[in-house]
Amino acid sequence: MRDDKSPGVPDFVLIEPVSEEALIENMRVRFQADAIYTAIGPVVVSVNPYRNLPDMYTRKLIDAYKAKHSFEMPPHIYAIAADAYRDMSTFNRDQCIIISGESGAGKTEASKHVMHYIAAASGDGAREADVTRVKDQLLQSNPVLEAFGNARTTRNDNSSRFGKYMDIQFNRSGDPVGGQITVYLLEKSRVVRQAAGDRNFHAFYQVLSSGALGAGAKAADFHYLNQSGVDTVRTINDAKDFTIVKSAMRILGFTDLEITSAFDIVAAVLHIGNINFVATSEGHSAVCTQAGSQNALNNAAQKLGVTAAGLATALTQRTVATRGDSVQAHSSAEQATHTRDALAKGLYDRLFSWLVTRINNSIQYIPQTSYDTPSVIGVLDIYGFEVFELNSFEQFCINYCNEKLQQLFIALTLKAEQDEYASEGITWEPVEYFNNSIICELIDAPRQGIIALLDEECLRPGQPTDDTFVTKISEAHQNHAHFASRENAAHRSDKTLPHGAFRLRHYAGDVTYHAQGFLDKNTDLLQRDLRVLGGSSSVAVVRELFPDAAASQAQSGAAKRPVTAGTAFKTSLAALVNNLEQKQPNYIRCLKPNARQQASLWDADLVIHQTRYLGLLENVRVRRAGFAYRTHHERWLARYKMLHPRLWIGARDTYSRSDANLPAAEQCRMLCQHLGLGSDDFRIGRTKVFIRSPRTLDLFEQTRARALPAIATTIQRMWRGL
Ligand code: AOV
Ligand code: MG
Repeated sequence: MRDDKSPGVPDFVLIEPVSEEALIENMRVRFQADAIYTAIGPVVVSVNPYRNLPDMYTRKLIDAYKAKHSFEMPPHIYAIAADAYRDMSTFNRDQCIIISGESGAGKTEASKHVMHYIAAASGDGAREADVTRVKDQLLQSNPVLEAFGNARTTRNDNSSRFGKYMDIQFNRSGDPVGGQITVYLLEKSRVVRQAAGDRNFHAFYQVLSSGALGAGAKAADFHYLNQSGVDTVRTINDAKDFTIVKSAMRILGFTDLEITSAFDIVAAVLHIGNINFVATSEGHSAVCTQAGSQNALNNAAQKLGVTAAGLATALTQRTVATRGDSVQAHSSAEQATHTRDALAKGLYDRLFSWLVTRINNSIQYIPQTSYDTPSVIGVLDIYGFEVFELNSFEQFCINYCNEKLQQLFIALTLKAEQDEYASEGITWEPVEYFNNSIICELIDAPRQGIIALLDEECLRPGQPTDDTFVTKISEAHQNHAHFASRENAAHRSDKTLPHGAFRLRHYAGDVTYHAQGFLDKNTDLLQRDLRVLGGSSSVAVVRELFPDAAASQAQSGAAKRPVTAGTAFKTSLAALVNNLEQKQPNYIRCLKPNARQQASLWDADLVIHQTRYLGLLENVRVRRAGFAYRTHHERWLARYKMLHPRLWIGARDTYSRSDANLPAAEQCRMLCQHLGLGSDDFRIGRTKVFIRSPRTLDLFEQTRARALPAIATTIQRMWRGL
């Protein structure tokens, strides 16, 4: 039994009766006693406490989880991490820890606790110095990526604006030897625009606090920082974080020059945002002659290592290739502003990718031989499902990503479990659940999916616009139960749906997406002149951001279609899901107790909503009907046969050849009954034995351990007798 003194039950599987009310009541009483974790079998459900709980993440606790089996301990993130680590080291099976939940539910914090556990509990091995360095670097990647990839939103002061998957690599002794990080789609539109109440990425305020933008420079002075009405956040100390980030970068092996260059680029982006344009004759444009714009132009150029004249030209003109020749086309002031924002977003996004590559170069373990392939534990921490006042392409991608993960959860827990019982001929009451594959297909089906139709619209000759895109998807999905727009007949009179928008009924709730900007964000091209400019910089890091500086734009006609942002995202998610499917999954399901980021506040409606869409009750039902452990008949017999005197040849007095020749399934049944299992404790399927509780498995193991000395003696005697 779990040693858990908190109120309620530590595993939802034990609630009585099995109902939504009982489940939520159990969660509430535990939450109010600071027992934020509750299990559903191997899954850990976590409720964000919004305050630091004393003694929750101590070294002592890490040691306790390391020493004991998770089913003896109170549920905890450490239990998941310990199980994953144990399973990896014992059976050499790659693991993944999938953390899900909506924005602000505690995924990123959970992922950090997983990493801390692994760092503390693993590798006290021989090459101490090396292992310590690796652990240190793995942990220090967090503050760096958070500085550049997290931002305050109205949902979360430290919201991840990118998805992250990190493999921690281990050698055969279980020491961490390296890691590899993959990131997914940074929400770069935030660089140039933030909704009311949000902030830009933390890195901008850190640079501002350092004085690198000029003495006395304030957020209010910068267009990219002054749109949202928020520049300081109570829970964040930008100046202190800046020091932490720089020291983390040093530990990760960044040179001082690289660190300076990286933050110079961040500063350059802010200066770029202050460059304004005026219309000149013939609809051309020029950088505004006012001091503000001119200073911004000079500062940006200086930080980027390019000439001010070169930067101004690249912003206001573009080279258009004609047959064998090229001409300069002039942009209007409006186009120049658009180009400016594209440059700011492109620079920042490329800087983020550069940081990830640079970190990977430091932490990645390169096997010396093919026998040396490391085992891995992958930790997935993505941006959670989110709904804002105004939802755009980024929310569409983020929420699609959450659909895919929910789909994976269903596939790996609810569906796989039930499919196996069916194929093994085990009778049980099927559990109904909502399968969200219908929504995934609405978004990513090859020809009719929203992403495919968006691509088609982006490439269509003529005058495609965001509105024609809405018309197109509305026609394609007229009658889809999860799609609605004013452009489709069934919803024409629905005043809650604005024109130029569409609404998806996601597994986690309805979201209305405003299509404005979808085409542009999907096409996502940085003009060649800007790439060439970046490639010509005198700053090495800036040049490294533009490996494609020389690549010619849109090679003649239809020769090569550039991959769109939507399709690139879809492809990377498919690869992620495929990768996760190869691994042994472990789940952390995060919930938030209220939408105000407040401690001790329980919003029952909000919790019920999350409980429903996460499918927690269905998870409990499947689990209750389910079996914790299963293995093939033969493997089961090979390990435990000798515990039954009629089945084991060493027990000569009682051994029965006729029993030992019975079908494997029958022998398995005899074994289970011999150890006193009740009829509900196990099932014998067509090919496998199913054991309901891990404690039963423990009983077998302990009995076997006790029997082994006597058995060994018998075997020796038998040999001598031969
Ligand atoms: P998220 O990763 O799930 O949201 P975070 O992990 O950033 O959410 O958690 C949000 C905030 O909740 C943190 O900054 C902490 O203040 C608090 N918090 C979360 N977990 C704990 C915990 N175990 N103990 C104490 N406080 C906690 V997003 O990244 O927005 O989807 O895109
Ligand atoms: Mg996060």
